[in-house]
Amino acid sequence: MRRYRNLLPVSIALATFALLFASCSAGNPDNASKTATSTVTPSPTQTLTVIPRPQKILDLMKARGEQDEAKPTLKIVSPEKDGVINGSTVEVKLNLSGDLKGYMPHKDPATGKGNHIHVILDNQPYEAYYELGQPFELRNVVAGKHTLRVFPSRPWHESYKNEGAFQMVAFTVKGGGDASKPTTTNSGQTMANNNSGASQPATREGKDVSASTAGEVDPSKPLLTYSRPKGEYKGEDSDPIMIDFWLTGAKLKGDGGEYRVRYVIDDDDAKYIDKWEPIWLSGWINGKHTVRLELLDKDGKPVENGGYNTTSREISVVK
Ligand SMILES: [Cu+2]
Repeated sequence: MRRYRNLLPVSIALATFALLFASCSAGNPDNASKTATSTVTPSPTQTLTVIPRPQKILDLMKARGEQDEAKPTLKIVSPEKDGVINGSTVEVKLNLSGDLKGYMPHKDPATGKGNHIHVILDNQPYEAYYELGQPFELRNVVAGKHTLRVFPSRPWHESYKNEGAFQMVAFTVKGGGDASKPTTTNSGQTMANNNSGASQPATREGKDVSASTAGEVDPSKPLLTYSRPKGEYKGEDSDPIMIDFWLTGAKLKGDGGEYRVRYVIDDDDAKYIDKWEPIWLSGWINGKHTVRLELLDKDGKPVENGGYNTTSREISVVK
């Protein structure tokens, strides 16, 4: 009996060891998927930080000479202010002038990059317009009232912010494109023109646009025009990512005014931009992200202007 009593602590120890071993193996990642059916894998968290203007861009600026001190001004020749366009294709024609210091929109065929104009129909993501010698076509525009906003941009999509760079017109489309038609890709192909019948050369710059109409925008009121980021960011372009916008009729706090720009990435806490210049955010993780920009008044309330002062875009990051 005494012998067995001596063995008892040993068998408890053995049993404990066996239990420990069992629980360890249950915690093994290979088994976790079989046993832990109710566990949701938490998504990795993203911590974004504002970083200074990247060296890569400083180098580009240096290589461009004086171009970044240019004061390019635009005039919208077409569509005319309050003009009426018959058919679904809107030809955008612009005049570029001002103190250009060598600034000229053009896509370098080798790199696919270059100075360009950001063209914004209603409050859709901008389209890049490179060769001003021929019109840019907005295709499949639906009937109704629309707005067009344009401003010059650099190859890295940072806008020029001088007086006269930004222009905006309202116009109306009669007839128009098929609103039920899905947006097609910007393959550069000219889609069937549903009104004029005359097919355009496929080389013409343009975009089949999504169905949208103008907001009730008052150009005399403060207006925040969302520019970047948009679309897909790949490889070395995926971090950092620049936020850039155009402001009319509103001066930010840090520039001696009273307005602020609030930005929210995904479901993160709101952050603020108090100077009208681009910011670069670093720390993006792969996947889709939402970027929201809003113009706030001195009381921290969103400034209403046709719905354009609060804009969300989905971007995707592929590192
Ligand atoms: Cu751009």
